[in-house]
Amino acid sequence: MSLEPFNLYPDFNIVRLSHVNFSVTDLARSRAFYSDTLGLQITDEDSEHIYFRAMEERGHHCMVLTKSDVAEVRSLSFKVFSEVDLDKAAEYFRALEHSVEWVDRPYQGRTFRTHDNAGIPLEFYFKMDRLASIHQKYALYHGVKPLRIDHFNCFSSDVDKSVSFYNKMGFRTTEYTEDEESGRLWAAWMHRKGGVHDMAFTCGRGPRLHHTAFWVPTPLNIIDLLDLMATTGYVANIERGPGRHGISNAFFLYVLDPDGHRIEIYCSDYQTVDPDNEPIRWNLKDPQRQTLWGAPAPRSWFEHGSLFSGVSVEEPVVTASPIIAP
Ligand code: DHY
Repeated sequence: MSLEPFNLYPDFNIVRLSHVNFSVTDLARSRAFYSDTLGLQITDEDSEHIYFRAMEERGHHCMVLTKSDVAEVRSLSFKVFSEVDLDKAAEYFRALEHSVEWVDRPYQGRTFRTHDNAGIPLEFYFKMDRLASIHQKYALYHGVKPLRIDHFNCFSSDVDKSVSFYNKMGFRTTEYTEDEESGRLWAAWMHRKGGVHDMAFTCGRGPRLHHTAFWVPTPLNIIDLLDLMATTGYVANIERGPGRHGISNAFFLYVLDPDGHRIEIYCSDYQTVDPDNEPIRWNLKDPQRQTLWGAPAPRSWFEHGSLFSGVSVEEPVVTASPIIAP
């Protein structure tokens, strides 16, 4: 299969990814990780939930933690441009015969829950409470100084199908990895907001969430986080990096939260707003696509992911192994 043209005029207008809701098994332990170590700002909390935003964000939350017996992902949320777009989006999913359920979400206006082609639970809304800006309240900055949520990356058992589904909603592919032997996509990076991605897919047992990424000011913030994690009991939570990706050209680090949800710390990719921006193709066998400097990713990076609540997982259709490390 080759890349389909994306839909330049989709039925509804998604602005960007917005927030993730994780089930976590120990709220206090996760609070210490996300607030004290990563430096996200708490915007509300009670005995069951914690809401966070990053330093540049004016919306109330980019992450919600919900106390639970199992560590899972409850939903990935996207913001649409207007209430008209929200109703068009609901109609779009209904026409596909995907369930559409209107749900109450604190600090958000009308919100509906549905799922993508693989079953990934998605929520759409157009309005969230706006908070006073804190991006110049430098006294509040700590940890890795997270500025904003940047993207989701999901394991997909059929990346061609996932890309086609998101293409139709107006997501544009910026870079992709092809398995030359089968001619199928192995991974793809797709955006709405004008960076390399809001959503990416990686071949694997899916659907599962591979990671959620936060944009930070500079690579030095990533080095500082490594020093902090290495000396505060989190050395085993450092999984991959630091490094420079081939794909996206961003500086990166992958860490695992106390429940094993993977977080990417991400810095300086490039602008992709031109509608005629040509996708960059990579070969699965090229070791520089993952890390420009050649260092292989560990096996766990290809295998470990977070389950979506109530969603069953399938084996991937592409069986080529990307693992270079022993
Ligand atoms: C890559 C992974 C990401 C990302 C950009 C590029 C490439 C890779 O390591 O496979 O998570 O954000």
